Amino acid sequence: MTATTTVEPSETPSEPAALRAARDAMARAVDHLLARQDPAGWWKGDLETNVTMDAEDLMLRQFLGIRDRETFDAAARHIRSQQRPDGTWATFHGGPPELSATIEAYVALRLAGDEPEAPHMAACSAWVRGRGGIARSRVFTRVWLALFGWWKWEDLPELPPELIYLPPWVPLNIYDFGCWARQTIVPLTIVSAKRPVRPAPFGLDELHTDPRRPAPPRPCAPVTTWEGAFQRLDRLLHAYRAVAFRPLRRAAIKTAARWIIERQENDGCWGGIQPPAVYSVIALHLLGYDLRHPVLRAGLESLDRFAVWRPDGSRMVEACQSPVWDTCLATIALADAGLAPDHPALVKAADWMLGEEITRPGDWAVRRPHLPPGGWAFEFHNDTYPDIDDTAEVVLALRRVDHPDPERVEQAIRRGVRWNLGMQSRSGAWGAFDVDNTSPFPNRLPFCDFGEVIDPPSADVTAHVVEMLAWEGRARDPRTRRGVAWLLAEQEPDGSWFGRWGTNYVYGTGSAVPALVAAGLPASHPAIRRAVRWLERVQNDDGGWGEDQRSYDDPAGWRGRGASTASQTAWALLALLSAGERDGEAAERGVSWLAQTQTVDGTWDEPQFTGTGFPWDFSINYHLYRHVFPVTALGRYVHGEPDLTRSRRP
Ligand code: R03
Repeated sequence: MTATTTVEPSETPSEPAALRAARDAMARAVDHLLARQDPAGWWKGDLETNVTMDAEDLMLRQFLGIRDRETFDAAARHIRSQQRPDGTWATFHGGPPELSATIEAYVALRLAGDEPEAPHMAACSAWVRGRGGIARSRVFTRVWLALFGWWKWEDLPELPPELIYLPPWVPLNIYDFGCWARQTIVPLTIVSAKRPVRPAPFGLDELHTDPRRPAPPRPCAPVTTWEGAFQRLDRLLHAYRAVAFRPLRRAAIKTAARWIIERQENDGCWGGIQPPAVYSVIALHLLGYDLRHPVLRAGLESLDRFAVWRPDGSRMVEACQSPVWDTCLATIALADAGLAPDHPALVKAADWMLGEEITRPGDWAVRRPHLPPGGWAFEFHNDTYPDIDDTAEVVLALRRVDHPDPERVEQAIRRGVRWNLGMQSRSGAWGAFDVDNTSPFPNRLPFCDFGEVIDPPSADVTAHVVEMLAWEGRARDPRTRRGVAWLLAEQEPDGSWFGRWGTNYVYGTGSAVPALVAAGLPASHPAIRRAVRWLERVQNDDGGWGEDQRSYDDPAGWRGRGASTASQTAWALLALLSAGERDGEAAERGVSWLAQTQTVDGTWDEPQFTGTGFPWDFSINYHLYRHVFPVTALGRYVHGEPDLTRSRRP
């Protein structure tokens, strides 16, 4: 026995091998995590998505006339590094070629100076033509192309700015959209009303199957179907554009602009995420805001902060940044690993989280006007859009720390719990950002052909809230019990739960089981047993768990299947451990997989994308997931389940 660590030395020589391996791996991983904390108290891993972020960043700079060699070269280097031998790009590690991402990447490389005849470009354009060309790409891609005259605005779905006037009780009003879609659509109504074209220095004929007919007419669905009805609504809106009452339109644009400016965050960003930020900058610029105007300057600077410059001279753009989420998960992990609750790293993290509490109402208040604020967002700055998931996990994290000002912690937790309780949807479950955001209409709009546009309750968020409420001593509260009942009803016949914000059934199950047990379900409950059996059944031969993004596209073929990853193995372990399976074979093999695959510097490699922005359409590789979840799982294996009643006030 040689291993000694900063956490605790390995104990008796008779300790079982798996436990010893877990303890040693955990100690190395704790050191690694502690070394990565920012002096201000937070953690933040890169949020890796796909090359549309980099391509759109270059297109934005081209459109605004703020090109610079260094940025274009570095971004192009990153985009080229992600291209596969067949000339295409995917939207996640190992994924199939994706048409819209491939088109955007091609255009960005053209803007950076790559010639269409270069082998990597010719391979790409040939593949695009074979897939139907630009005409088959998503609406957002064609909006970008329209800005440069590569696509006709008339051939895009209409998005009238008068939308801003629909009151919150009329279908398709902006508050019926998920907050990310709402923040994106409002600036896009201005852009599509203005229909700007700033011609690019080259054409894109090579990306059309038939350049003489770039936009072949699409088949029209029967009027009696939803699709047909919304197609006709879109035609009506196109016709309306020609006759729109000019003063009304001008006023609507002005109202939309005010709506946007009111929502700019202190750091200059909008919603902390890329799409609203880029379209808000473009929209305000089209309305005459100079790039040096404080609003636009701050907006552009905030986008610059999304860029990660790599040592190899490449530059990757994040879709969004995850410091609050990473920090609460890291805090929980370190506490599970046995760090003292008053350890300076944990106190510092708690301090930082306390400072991130959002104390003013946001868009959520449209549906809950009387609910007092008190929650957390995912990002550094996103006060208009705190989310229920982050709030639940921050409360769970704060409970793990002995902070020198317990009264302050108590008050923050009290507000967070009250806010989450107030944000419960009618069904008894919780969505991520809003209450009852379940309208069937937004998804039907021809404009909305990418990602999710509503924010209905999900099992993963609901589980996190239930777990938090249970630990807050509210397991018997009727609201918690409705959440539990909803979760039980959502369980799939095979025993798993769908993962909305993490991939996929392993994430849903790894969230639901610990929550249900915390809420008082005995480990012998049939729902828990079914979940355990499912996890045992999908465990890989190597002892780990993995689930590919394809599980969203083809659940029958891919549910619970894929190469083992550290984060997904940890999620499965969290469920098994909470279900009383610590001494079972499945848990032991999972723990051994984690111990064996740990890298020399105490972390794990995880090229696979195990985070979900939108099922199938937008996947995320959260670079800290590979680390924080294994630390939690190993910690709970070594020390047992956390006792959160410890710090709670009676
Ligand atoms: C993990 C749990 C915490 N969770 C928050 C997760 C945030 C995930 C990142 C959000 O980033 C976005 C990227 C986006 N793209 N496109 C859109 C978008 C939204 C968020 C988008 C899609 C359709 C429309 C508008 C915007 Br309409 C790349 C709760």
